[in-house]
Parts: sequence; structure tokens; C-alpha cells
Amino acid sequence: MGNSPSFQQLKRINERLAQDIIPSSEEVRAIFQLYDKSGDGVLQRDEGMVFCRQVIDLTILRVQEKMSGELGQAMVDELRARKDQYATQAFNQGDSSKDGLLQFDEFYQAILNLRK
Ligand SMILES: [Ca+2]
Repeated sequence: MGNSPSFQQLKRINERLAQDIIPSSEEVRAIFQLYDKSGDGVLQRDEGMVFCRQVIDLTILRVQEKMSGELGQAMVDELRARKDQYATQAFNQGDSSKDGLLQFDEFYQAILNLRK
């Protein structure tokens, strides 16, 4: 984890969201295109899951930054052990139209939801 261009971009956007800087649709589209390997303008489940696993990786980083001690470590262990399960949940939540794809508007909303 951590070194792919998409993850670096995601981390940067997340840091700016923490400062209440809302990314423009162009910025988010540039990241979306990194996940859209087939280039058809939507994220199929396998492409969307790459994004969702990175969202969990981001959560792990945040926990590591903000929580020390046993509780933080327990959360990190849990997130790592169940990463695919949490990523699947994130995908299903993000796919609000329930068609098994992440459209750009769903992706944009998922990015904005990183603020929570
Ligand atoms: Ca969808």
C-alpha cells in the first residue's frame, strides 16, 4: 500500500478535505481516471474495489496518526484483517444506484464523504 499514484492523490485530497478545501470536479475526475483502467468512464467492481481498499488504507493511516496505544493498534489490526469486507461495504454504500458500478457522481460523493 501507499506508493501507487492513485493512493498518493487520494491522500493529498484527503489532507485538503481535512482543511475544508473541497476538490473541484476536474481534480476528482483526474483521480477517477487513474482507477478507470478500462477507460470507459465508469468503475467496474474490480476497479472500484481498488479505490475502496485504498479508502480503508487511508482510514488505517488516520487511526495510526490519531490513536496511540492498544486501542489504536486493535483498530488497525481489525481494519487490516477485514479490509476486503470493509472495502466491499464501502463499494456498496458508494454505489447508490445499485447497478454494481461506480459512476463519476457516486465516486465524487464518496470522495466528499472522506471528510466524515
Ligand atoms: Ca452505480
